[in-house]
Amino acid sequence: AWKRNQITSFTDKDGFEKEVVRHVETTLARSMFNCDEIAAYSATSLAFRDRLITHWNRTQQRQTYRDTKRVYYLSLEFLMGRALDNAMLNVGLKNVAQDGLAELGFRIEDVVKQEHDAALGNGGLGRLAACFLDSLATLNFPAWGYGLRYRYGIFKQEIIDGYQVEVPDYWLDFNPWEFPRHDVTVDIQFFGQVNKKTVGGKTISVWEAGEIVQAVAYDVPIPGYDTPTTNNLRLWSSKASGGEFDFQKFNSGDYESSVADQQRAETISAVLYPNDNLERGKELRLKQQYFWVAASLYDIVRRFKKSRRSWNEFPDQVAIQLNDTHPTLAIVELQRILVDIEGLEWDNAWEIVTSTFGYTNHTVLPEALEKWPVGLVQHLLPRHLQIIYDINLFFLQSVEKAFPDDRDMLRRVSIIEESQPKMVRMAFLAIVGSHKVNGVAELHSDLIKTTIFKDFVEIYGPDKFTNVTNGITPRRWLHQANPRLSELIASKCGGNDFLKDLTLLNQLEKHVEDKQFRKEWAEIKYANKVRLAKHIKDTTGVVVNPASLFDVQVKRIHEYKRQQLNIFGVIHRYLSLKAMTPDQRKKQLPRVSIFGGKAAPGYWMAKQIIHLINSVGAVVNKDEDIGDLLKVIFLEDYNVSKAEMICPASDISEHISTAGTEASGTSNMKFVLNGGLIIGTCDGANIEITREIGESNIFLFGNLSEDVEDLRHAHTYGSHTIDSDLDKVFNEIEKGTFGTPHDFSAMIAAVRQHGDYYLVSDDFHSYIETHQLVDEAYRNQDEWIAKCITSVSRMGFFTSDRCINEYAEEIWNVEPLAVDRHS
Ligand code: 26Q
Repeated sequence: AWKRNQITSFTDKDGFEKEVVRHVETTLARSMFNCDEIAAYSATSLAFRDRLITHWNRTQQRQTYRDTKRVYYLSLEFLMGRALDNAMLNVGLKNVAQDGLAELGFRIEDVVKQEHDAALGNGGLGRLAACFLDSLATLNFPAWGYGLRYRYGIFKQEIIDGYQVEVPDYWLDFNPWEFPRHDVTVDIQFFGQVNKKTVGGKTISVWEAGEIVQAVAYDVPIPGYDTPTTNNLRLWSSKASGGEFDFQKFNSGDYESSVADQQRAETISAVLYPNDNLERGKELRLKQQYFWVAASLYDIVRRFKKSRRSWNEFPDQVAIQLNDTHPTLAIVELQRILVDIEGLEWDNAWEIVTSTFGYTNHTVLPEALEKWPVGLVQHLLPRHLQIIYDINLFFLQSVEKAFPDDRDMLRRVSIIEESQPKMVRMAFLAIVGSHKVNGVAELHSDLIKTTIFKDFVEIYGPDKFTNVTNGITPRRWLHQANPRLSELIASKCGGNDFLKDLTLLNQLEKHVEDKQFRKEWAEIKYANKVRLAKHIKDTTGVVVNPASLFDVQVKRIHEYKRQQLNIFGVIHRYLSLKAMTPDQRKKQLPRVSIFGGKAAPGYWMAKQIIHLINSVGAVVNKDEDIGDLLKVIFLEDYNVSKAEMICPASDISEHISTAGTEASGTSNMKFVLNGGLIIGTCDGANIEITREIGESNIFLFGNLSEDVEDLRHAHTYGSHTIDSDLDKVFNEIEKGTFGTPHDFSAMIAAVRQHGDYYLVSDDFHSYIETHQLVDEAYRNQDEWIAKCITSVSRMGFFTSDRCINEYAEEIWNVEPLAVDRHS
């Protein structure tokens, strides 16, 4: 037996410092005399990484040895943000690092800021996957994430002359958090043709490759909070296979085209598609999906085979969750492996497949539902298309049996849409190939059952469809983002246990009346606003008063999320202020409207919205009549680490999507958990937040989702009169108050002429009125703080730990692995 590695398991300041110095002087080959903040960041990360590796190895060994059922979370996006702060807090040694770094001459906040966000996602769906990994590790579930190692994450946003400009996000210069596994590779094939062969009297399909690309694994350790469990996130990177196949070309003297092949192979994992809630049928996107799915399944199957169990035990050992339809090909690929390669009978294989998969839907927007042209699938994955057709055939046969007189039902539920060109409906394939389908908030889960998947509820019965309301990790979104509030809460809730059992927040409620507590609470909020004000000054040059009401809307820019409603409301406020006498103005409450978020590069209307926000800011912020009463800020390049600064600094945040369009929303949870109130529509998780915290602690407005259809119908076929206050706002824009009116004519026309699909006019009056209620409520600071404290105390439900436990119980049927802290 060998001795366990001791040096990397520092537990105190001196041990930590030794490790930092060692890494600066050896790993980084620098001297402590020219150690800058970047080197301090690198060395600190390497020191913590070493610590994680020990736990990581032990976790993996324990999971292999016990060989219990594992969860695999397949997601094309993991929006992780920064890793160092999270690792320090989860391991419980941030104080040690803080003291050690101070002794070496560094402030830990500055060191942490050196890290580039890992931004391998667009928005909510990607961040949800990251919160889930944190919870899975914290709850000691044997779980792996599988994703793609994009060379370029979501683009960096710059605002130039009020317009969004996209800059590539090259983030892999130095990333201490990933481990290349050059020995873990999988050859992935594309194109080619399918041949039938007879082997031992059995006819089998053999897929001959047209192209082979190699997948190389990169592993990222995922530490749980206050537990040694350290799980694995495996990201695949693409590379030319360099195998026999490509050698032939090379040897035959075709050097140029063999280099071109190499380039093409690396293109697969080069870039994250920057669309959020919009699908576009690009061949490269389909290649990404298959590449990642096939590599992941090969890996999962390889691990399963090590235990030499029978195939029928596969679903007892493996649960695979599909994060939206992006990994749906995994269903087809597993069926292919079982039938073509392992030689199982179709029905037996299909039983295994459907017992293994669960599918999470994140949208009802028709433009976001994935469909792929049959011709494209045929070309890229010829065998998979055959299997899809067979899956569809057997499925439709069973539907026909159950609904013999309903021809139209077959057309409606067919996995193949009989359009020109024909399309593969990925959501339908995901439903047919999974044992559970879930939505991400109650309203959303009800909506999918009554609208887009209605027929499938009839076919399979209601039990196949379930709800798992989203959650967020309180470690990152409270403890890490808002350390002072976390500490204050801990002092009232009996220590840090609430971070692992968020329902313990309910102990706060008995302190609501405590004046001293309220005062400390308010001071922390104010300090967080001062910090954001400084960021605003540094990045935009605009000085905002931290005593103003901070009104925040940060999320991807999308018409359904209605940033246009917000900015029209801001213009309305500006016009009202302008119309007042100086004496009247003195009585008004100062407000800062803060926006942030990226528009998909091809989403023209979203970019117009950004431009209008910036144009309004340019006018309002320099208007001397207005001064502090109104400032309009657009924060550049909203991302996870900025969210960690913004959420704690908000007084009120906006979650104002057209009812029935936002599946859940998760930033609503982050803002309330950080002691801010929200203004919102009856949509997504807002509804459940209201149920938990109470109607008096939230500002709800607008039409309900059940009214949306009729309103839209009325816009198109009845008379559509625009709200008179909104009309004044439009007139002001058209007068040129905020720059060339033509720039904004499409936004106005969408409401006035094109049916106002997102019901901006219908909700405008109620929105304005509700903002007046917000102002009034904010004037009574004492009451306001009480509302905030009460809300936080009732937010326990929205932890992603609760969410993961529900998945584990209802969908995955997996148990945590008990850990021994001393092994
Ligand atoms: C699909 C095909 C081709 C290219 C891109 C895409 C694509 C990419 C990203 C489609 C959708 C997304 C992201 C969707 C998303 O973030 N949805 C959000 O998921 C959150 C977590 O469940 C919810 O809280 C939000 O309501 C939902 O909008």
